[in-house]
Amino acid sequence: MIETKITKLLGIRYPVFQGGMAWVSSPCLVAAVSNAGGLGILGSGSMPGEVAREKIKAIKSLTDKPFGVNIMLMMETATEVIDVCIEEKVPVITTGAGNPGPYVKRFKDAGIKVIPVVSSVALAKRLERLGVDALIAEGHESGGHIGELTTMVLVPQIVDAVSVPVVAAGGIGDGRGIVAAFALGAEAVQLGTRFILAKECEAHQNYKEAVIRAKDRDTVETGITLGHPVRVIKNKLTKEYLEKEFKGATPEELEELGRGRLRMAVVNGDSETGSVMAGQISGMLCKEETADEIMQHLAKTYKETFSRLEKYKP
Ligand code: TUI
Repeated sequence: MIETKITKLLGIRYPVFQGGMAWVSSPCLVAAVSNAGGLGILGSGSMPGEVAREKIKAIKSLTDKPFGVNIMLMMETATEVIDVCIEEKVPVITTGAGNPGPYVKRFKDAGIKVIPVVSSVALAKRLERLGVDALIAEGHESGGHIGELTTMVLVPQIVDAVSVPVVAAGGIGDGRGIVAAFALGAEAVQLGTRFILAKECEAHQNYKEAVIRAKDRDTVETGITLGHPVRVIKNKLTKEYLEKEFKGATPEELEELGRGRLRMAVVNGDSETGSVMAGQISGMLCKEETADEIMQHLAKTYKETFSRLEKYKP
């Protein structure tokens, strides 16, 4: 057990969130992480509201611990999912890929803890004024839709700019990363990629193997010219996409090329022509483990890191 402002705020044992990954974080994974003492988060992605309701009910049947739902604000179904989360009184909402400002009051009135993902100081300050409970500062090392600044520079700038607790995300894979995030002022961490390799994660085996195979420089950013960069593992699709992107393909052509690709990779296991979203941390992940084993490994390497740092204490 590690106590921080975030563990006290949410009533969890470890200051570790499992990032809410569209298609990837299903009820089994969410419940396993929450049962292991962290905060499991459902990635609602493009789910219609009623599908999200079924998944929320499934999570509630598998755990009595706090859990979260991530709402991707750029999706058409976001408002339906928001209504369902309020009706189902989910304990925690995280938001991504947009400004959740218009919804914060409704969540707060329903007694839901709101923790948006931000990738800039300006949005962090705006959301603090609206009364969010905490913020997730997500760096460029992350998988999927990413901001510009790295975790190393984003986290301390957000910590200095707001007084709510900050959760660091992006590039964290073990206890060394957690200690580093705490050194930057974070009160918790969010890990996505590492939890793709949880045994309870139902992503296709080919997706998991692509993460295991990936080395340090095997992720790339696509969609930079569209203004919404997405980090994925290099494959046949990224080769074609980047060739088109930098030979002047129109935004419409690129949107069309990317459509449905995440589902192809996660559900169908098409790791060559699907979009294998994963963070730069993929290079240091090499095996599948249960969510509980991951949490125990994080706790063990966190402790070891502190012991190693003892000799540098001033
Ligand atoms: O949302 C993510 N990561 C994601 S979403 C996703 S699913 C997807 N599917 C198909 C194509 C593309 C993505 C995969 N990964 N992370 C949270 C995040 N949010 N990162 C950055 C932001 C963000 C960006 C802009 C948050 C707020 C924001 O605000 C803009 C504004 O309105 O000021």
